[in-house]
Amino acid sequence: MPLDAEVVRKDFPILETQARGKRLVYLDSASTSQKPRQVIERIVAFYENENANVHRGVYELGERATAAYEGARSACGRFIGAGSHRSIVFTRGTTEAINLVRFAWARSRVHEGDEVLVTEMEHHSNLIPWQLLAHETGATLRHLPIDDAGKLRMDLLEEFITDRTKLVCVSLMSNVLGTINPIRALADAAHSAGALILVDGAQAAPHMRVDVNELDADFFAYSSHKMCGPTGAGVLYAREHLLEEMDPFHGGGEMIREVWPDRATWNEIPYKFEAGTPAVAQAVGMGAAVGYLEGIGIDAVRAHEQQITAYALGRLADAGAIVYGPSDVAERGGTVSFNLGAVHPHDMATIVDQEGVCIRAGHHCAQPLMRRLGVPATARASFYIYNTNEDVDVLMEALDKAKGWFG
Ligand code: 7TS
Repeated sequence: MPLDAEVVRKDFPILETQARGKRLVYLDSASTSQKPRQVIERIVAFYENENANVHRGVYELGERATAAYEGARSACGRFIGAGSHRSIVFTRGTTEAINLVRFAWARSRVHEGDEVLVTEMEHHSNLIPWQLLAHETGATLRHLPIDDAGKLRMDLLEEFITDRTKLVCVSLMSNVLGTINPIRALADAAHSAGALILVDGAQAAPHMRVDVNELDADFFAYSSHKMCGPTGAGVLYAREHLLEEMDPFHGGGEMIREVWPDRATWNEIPYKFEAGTPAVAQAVGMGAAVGYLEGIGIDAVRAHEQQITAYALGRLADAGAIVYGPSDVAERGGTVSFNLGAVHPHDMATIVDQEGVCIRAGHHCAQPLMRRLGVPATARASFYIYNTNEDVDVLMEALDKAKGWFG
């Protein structure tokens, strides 16, 4: 069933509000998505009917809270094709999931002389943890370049993935260029070299079908708040045997089995990585977001975004904008970064805000990529299930004003 954005919009109370006295046109879902009533109501219902700590109470209410929390874990695993709830660790989001891999897997396994490969298009979340790792271990951090179309230089793979490579860290979809990366080919190359692959799915999971087995990912991270769920929740998927072998991340309650004054043994996976009281309501909300997106159909989500992205790319080209990233919507998602004449992106965002339009301007937490593109910043419009071609029209009219102001 194709997605009807006008129907979907009615699920999102915030879209009925105004900005600057105008219809709110929200084009910043790559930063964070809006939340449908179904998710908001699920969180309220949890607090009203099921709230208790999880994995502790013998009382019925505690069992209900635990069932809600573990039900959300199953939904989040199913959403990315994971076979078992044991490979799904709840985190605060993608950033924490990646740092978990840094501390619990990489720190004791990556040494001086080893290499970690990232790409030129990574978000700082999938770059800084590996810089820190390299600094503390003496390992070398390498960067797979992109070409002028904003795609990875797969022709250089043999040079960049060698027997020194221990880990390849790459996003499935770029938050700046929109590029969808060929993860399976990267995973095959990594595995042939004896390395593992970590996939940053923050921008992909909300917008396209993901199957961690098809990708052959060893680690896969994604965030709730970019896919209609609340902030403060996210997932690290990892192969079960890796989680079994890994060191703990945070120490504290719940992640232990037996504790003596001077030592302890660890709980079974995934609980070994969930120290302390988890963000239960947030996880439940994330599970509801999965259910909401499954109800729409993730393929319908992708098709809708391809349509609107194609429309936006056409309108931006007509307006003389420079658009970064692939021009073919088969190769990209609905995140469109651009520059327009001599107008600074921040001025652009400020002027379109006067028309009720939310876009992001800046370096998008990808400063090395900005340098590669030769610009200090870009403007970025990003689309989701509730956006329409009319939203693009409002943006284009507002951009026209910006261009008028700045000649
Ligand atoms: N990886 C990618 C590719 C991202 O786009 C983001 C957030 C993250 C990781 C971090 O996710 P978090 O949920 O832990 O914060 N990206 C953006 C953005 O593009 N604008 O605001 C946040």
